[in-house]
Amino acid sequence: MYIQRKTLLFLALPLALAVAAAYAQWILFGLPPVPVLEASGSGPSGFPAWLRITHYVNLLFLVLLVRSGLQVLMDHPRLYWNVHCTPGTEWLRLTPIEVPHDRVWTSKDDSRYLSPWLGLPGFRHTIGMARHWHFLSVLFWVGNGLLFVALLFATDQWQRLVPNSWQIIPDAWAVWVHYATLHLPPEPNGFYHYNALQQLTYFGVVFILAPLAILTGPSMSPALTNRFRWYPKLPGNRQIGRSLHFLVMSAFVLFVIGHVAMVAITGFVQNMNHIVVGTDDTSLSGIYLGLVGLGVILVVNVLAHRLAWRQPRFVQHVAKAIVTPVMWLLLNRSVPVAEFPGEDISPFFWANGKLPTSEEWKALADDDFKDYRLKVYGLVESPVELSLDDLRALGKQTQTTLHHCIQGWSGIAEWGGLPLEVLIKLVRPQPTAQRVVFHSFGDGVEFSTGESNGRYYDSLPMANAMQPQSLLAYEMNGETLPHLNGAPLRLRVENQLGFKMVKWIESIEFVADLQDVGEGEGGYAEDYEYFGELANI
Ligand SMILES: Nc1nc2c(c(=O)[nH]1)N[C@H]1C(S)=C(S)[C@@H](COP(=O)(O)O)O[C@H]1N2
Ligand SMILES: [Mo]
Repeated sequence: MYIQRKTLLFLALPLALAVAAAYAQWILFGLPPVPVLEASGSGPSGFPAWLRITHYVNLLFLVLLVRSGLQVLMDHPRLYWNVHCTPGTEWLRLTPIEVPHDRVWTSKDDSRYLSPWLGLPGFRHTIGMARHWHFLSVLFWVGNGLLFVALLFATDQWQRLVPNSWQIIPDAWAVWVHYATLHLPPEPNGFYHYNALQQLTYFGVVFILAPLAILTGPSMSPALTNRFRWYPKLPGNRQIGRSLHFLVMSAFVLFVIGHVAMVAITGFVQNMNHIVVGTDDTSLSGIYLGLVGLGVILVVNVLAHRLAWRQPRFVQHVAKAIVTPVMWLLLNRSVPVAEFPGEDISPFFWANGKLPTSEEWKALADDDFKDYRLKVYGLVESPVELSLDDLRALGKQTQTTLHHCIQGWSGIAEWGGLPLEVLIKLVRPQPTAQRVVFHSFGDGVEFSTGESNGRYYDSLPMANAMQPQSLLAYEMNGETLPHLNGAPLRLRVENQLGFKMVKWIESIEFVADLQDVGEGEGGYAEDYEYFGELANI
């Protein structure tokens, strides 16, 4: 693991300073007094069932989110502050590998193994499954969180979390001086009151950390960022959003560790009774039921892991039934329009996929694709075969756009080519044609074995194919499309993730139904890596 010294300083310095200041105060002035609130008749007392349940459900989904999120991270184990993801500019690198310059090093080559104890589902390049668990979990986590906050304010429980005076700041500092110098201040009974630092921390977790997690997640969405260019500018850029998403996760993990430690230190039996069974006594029921709850979380995680490996298709279909409609509603209707100025073009652009090995493609490439004919067929009124010159004559559009790979890297490039819409109007799809399928000359490669299940392909619903930034590109950054990036022709569809953008296109087919192609999931990555078919985020 590598972490930039600058960043480490930036992250660790405030904490180190706070600890140093606490020690200085203790040594020079002694421990400050901590006001202790006694149990009183006013304000909320105890924890109602809805609060105890949402608190537990929150933990359940938080664990799933963190574990699946780590798995996603390890598919591109590098974090950057710049949007280009140039190797060598990471602030955090969770792989020992420095990207080689003398050979092609694809982003899939770069993904790392993660132990299933940490990651969900674990092992290497399981991002398809990890995303299903992440997105399924996030819907329930956010739903549960909204319910929690609504009930907080519908009852008097909000008074526990929301400070009512600025006095909380010096009071919280006084508590901090105790903790940081390894002293325990007198604690209020949490059944009635929290101490000032505790209240401030809980407030921060619920009203700052959780919203930040929710806001930084979508800053990684191609559909959102290529529709609203200002959105990733809020954090700075798309990779800063990704880095913050990671830092917010780290903060959640640190909070959970500190929180559990304090629960244990400040009266474990009673504290567990408070939040698990809602009583303020010293029976062991809170601990027993709490252990059962943790056991359930463990079982859910084991099941999620097993399902991911034994029934991946089932998980994929569940996600399709639940996540895809939400994505369709919230993100897919956004028309991608964002463009970047020429000076923003990335100096380095990660690659994915292996160059075609077919003799046909090699022969065409040897001759600069002079004999290349794009075959457009299927449910259309007028099928065509077009040379590169024919495609150029049909019209050209250039766009400088931000590419998002499912693995996490991004890059800006200028693409030149024929808008798909023009081609679609030319061939006139029949009313039954619902999807456009792009067949590649290149083989899809089974990542772990290097073997192939056949040619790479992917497909788009007609609506996405008709978007203004859906392009059949034959140029990249003002030059003929390089072999590695998909020559002679590759797809750009800027409201989707990179895996939808088929390179080395051999032919385009219009079909009525996904069932008619491959394994029927919509593309090679969907068929064999269990990716979701709609890739707006
Ligand atoms: N034929 C083919 N097309 C493909 C792939 C592939 O493996 N084979 N990989 C996809 C993925 S995952 C990405 S991110 C982009 C990468 O495009 P680039 O290599 O030009 O950066 O191509 C997409 N198109
Ligand atoms: Mo990708």
